[in-house]
Amino acid sequence: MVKRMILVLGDQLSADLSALRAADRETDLIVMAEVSDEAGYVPHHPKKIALVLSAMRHFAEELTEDGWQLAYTRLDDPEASRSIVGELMRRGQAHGTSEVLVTRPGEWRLIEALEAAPLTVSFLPDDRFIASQEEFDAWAEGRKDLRMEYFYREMRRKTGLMMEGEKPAGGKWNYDHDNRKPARDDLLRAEPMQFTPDAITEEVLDLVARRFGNNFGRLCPFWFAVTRTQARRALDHFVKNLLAGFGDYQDAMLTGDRFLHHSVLSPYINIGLLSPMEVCQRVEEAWKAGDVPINAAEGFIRQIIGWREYMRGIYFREGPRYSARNALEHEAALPAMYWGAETGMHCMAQAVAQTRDEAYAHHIQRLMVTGNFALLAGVDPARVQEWYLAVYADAFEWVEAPNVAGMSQFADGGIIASKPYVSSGNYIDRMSDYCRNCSYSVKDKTGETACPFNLLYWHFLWRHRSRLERNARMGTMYRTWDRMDKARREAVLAGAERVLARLDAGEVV
Ligand code: FAD
Ligand code: DLZ
Ligand code: SF4
Repeated sequence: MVKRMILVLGDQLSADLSALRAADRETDLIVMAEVSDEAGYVPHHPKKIALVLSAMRHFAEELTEDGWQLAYTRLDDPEASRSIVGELMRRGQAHGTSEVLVTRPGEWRLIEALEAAPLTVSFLPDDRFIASQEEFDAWAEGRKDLRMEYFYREMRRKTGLMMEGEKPAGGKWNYDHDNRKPARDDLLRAEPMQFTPDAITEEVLDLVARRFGNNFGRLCPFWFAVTRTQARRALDHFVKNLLAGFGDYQDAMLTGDRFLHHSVLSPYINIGLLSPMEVCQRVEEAWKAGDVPINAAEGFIRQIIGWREYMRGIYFREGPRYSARNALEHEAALPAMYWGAETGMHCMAQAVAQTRDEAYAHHIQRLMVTGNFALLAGVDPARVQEWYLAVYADAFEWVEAPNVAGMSQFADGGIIASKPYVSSGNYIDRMSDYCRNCSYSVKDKTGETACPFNLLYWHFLWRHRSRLERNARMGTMYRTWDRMDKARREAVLAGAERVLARLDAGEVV
């Protein structure tokens, strides 16, 4: 007799999930379902779909071996309904129960669907995070400025990571100052660990090729880890071979070098194969052993216990309509170059091509290339979010929306970022080798060959002047603009208008 269903979602693949801890092997039935609504709410990258489905199938196998009763629905099962709720209804009817226990999903969309379902659904907190939502809300309450840095210090104290008593190891909380080096071409640099697909993954790859072969993105070669054991190996490999350079080169970009010193662990952490704390402990251990410098270990740990936790706290604190915000009232369509159409902009072409090939781009490519360009071009943030949610293997709304709407597009009006993350081509030129191979010139500030970032940067500041000029961090830019001679300002604005008109007409930029 089944008393209750335990729903385990595709990004909840952790043996210590709160819903599993609360479940009873004798009387509860685990429900896992591959459904077309989850695969189709945005046109996910085929590699992302394959990662989630293969990891789900492997996890289901582990649960069954561990003695759980499990109902697993495959995407091509003719009996399957389209949605998670539909599958719970179908399984519930077959087993005579309408009771469901679930760890709170990472998207308001799914939480709302479960709340509205004709089922009795109980939610448990997702305690795979370091801060509970209550802790985050208590930290945020009454603060005018939700600076991540202060939240991060709380998390250092809470976890004890890289702490010497009450003090941060080495005497500083943050070593970012040392972390801004452009990368050197290094043919000997290791790559993230790659895995050969097993029979389960091969079956999933066939399915994904048949059903989602037309989505943007290359399915093969598929090399992601799909089990916890593999993900642990990928973590170890990163710590031993790449972490030491993580700090120095975390903002760097290089033509053809897709991963540099980045870990590519976010897909595994986000679907539950690795816990954030175990990843940070492994990194701390390497630093304690003297294998990696302090700026690498601190920088990496900050990304996880700082940024990752903070983003999640903001997403749930701000409520279900957070991702619909559009503070700058941007309305343009997403340019076709985001889906692989031709562009003369080498930085954009590089970021998009590796996104297509790997379902991955690192933070600075996402923020300062594709994000920066969408913001400067005035693209509707809803369209920008759809793109990010679709194309990255690590994209789930709780982390994608605050990064895209908040940090990158300033669509939340400044909750996360104290000013819009916009820059001219200079930043990209300083941190990469992209500009050397571009059909535009980063040195040109006006004229046909001027880098589009240079033109659009000033146009952005000019068109949002009434909103942004009082921002203390933007004042110097407006003073620089005002000091430019009039003819130059007019040439910049005319050049930017030409770029925007071309984008609007769907022409190549
Ligand atoms: P590394 O550079 O090796 O960093 C280590 C870890 O730190 C990551 O694995 C990740 O868990 C964490 N991390 C770093 N930065 C962030 C951050 N800003 N927010 C949350 N976690 C962070 N990250 C996602 O996990 N999913 C997303 O959908 C996502 N969308 C983004 C969209 C934009 C516009 C931007 C600017 C950033 C986005 N990020 C997202 C954050 C960051 O880019 C990715 O976490 C990172 O690139 C993942 O690659 P990695 O594992 O190699 O990270
Ligand atoms: C991303 C994804 C995909 C592609 N497919 C499924 C699926 O078939 N079944 C499932 O349970 N989960 C899937 N997921 C992950 C969910 O979309 C994710 O759990 C929610 O977005 C909540 O974060
Ligand atoms: Fe990108 Fe401009 Fe540099 Fe070209 S010149 S790579 S468009 S920043």
